[in-house]
Amino acid sequence: MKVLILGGDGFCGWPTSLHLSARGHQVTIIDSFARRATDGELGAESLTPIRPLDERLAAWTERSGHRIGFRALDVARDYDALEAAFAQERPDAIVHFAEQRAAPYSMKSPRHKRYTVDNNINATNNVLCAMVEACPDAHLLHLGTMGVYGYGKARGLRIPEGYIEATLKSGGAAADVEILYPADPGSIYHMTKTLDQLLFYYYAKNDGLRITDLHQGIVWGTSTPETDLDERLINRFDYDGDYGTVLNRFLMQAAVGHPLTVHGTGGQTRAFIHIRDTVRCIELAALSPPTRGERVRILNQMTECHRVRDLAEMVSGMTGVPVAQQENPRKEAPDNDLDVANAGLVGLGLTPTRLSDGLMHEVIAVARRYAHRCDTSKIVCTSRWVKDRTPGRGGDPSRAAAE
Ligand code: USQ
Repeated sequence: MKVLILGGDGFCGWPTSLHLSARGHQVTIIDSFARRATDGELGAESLTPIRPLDERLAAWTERSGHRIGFRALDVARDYDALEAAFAQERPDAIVHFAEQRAAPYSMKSPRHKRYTVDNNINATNNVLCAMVEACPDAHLLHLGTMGVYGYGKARGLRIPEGYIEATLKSGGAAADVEILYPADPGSIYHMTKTLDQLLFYYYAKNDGLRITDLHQGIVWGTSTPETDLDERLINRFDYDGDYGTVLNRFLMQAAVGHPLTVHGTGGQTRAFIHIRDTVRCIELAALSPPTRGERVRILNQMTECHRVRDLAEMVSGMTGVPVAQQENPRKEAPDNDLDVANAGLVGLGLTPTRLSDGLMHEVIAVARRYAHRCDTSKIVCTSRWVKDRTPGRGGDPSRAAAE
């Protein structure tokens, strides 16, 4: 397959690019380096020393004999260049990771909220619009999120793969239909992914585009067999309060001896997936595209559910580093159950990687190797979901600097 990876320099995009290239697919990365620029804005770099993309690509060719192409462009802003790239490359598949992906970052200030909406919605609309013009037969694979569903099992239901049967009632009549599961985003970031869903629905209906939306859980782990080949291929490892995700944060905090930052009671249950399974899922989904005219295919890209508190206790038990409950900076349910269907990707051939001491120790070992690069002042999450209206205090304490 000829595959374009939009956002191929990022945490999921880079290992996916390597995996697809290793499997013999012809890969071209499109990226604007927005994620690297955000490191500068936040003063928080990846714990692992990621190399500039040209060095990464040269190292990959040296190690594997495969070549990955690259085009520098901003998917959200450079529409003409994007359409031209699609027309010249004529891809079989386009993998769309080119969105701002951190919930705490999206909640930092009005500027961050507006940037996240402008960037993510324009990026997705530009991709779809350019596909109609330049490559209407390509298959789009989008990295969505489990967060579009909310995390409630409030109605006692297993979360389905995108669609749910419903009975609509109006004017004394009733109709049985299948609809998109009601969206229930918990942050501006998650909201952009629910808006993406409507863009996909429309372009699939109107233009017959073939689209797979992968609703991914929280990724943990950092390396894949390909990123392990050479230190120049290392993947990024975010540990800061904005971009670090919960299990990787706990493992890294254990490595540097920082008390584990459980938000509230830690009763939040979430879906998880190891980065090695992320890259496999993308290939499995790409190899079996929906047919033209079919509705958007939605697959839940997750392998297991865990409660935040249980993860913290597990990591604490392994390492002796204590748990430190913190006031929850987010507006979210303090406790929830979660039951998620994932038969789609398992049916396509995914053998789920399960949480294990061995894999967790692997992440701790990476974090220990680069612990000297950690800035402990960046660990605690400062972004707040609800504005503090006390005079002199207002949301993220770093907001003034951020704006
Ligand atoms: N949490 C803690 N302590 C921490 C960090 C997080 O208790 O130090 C809690 C949060 O309050 C939340 C849960 O852990 O209840 C998950 O937080 P997270 O930062 O690991 O994940 P989230 O903000 O939901 O976002 C991440 C990715 C996003 C992806 C999403 C999948 O950044 O790109 O879409 O996971 S999901 O969570 O399934 O919606």
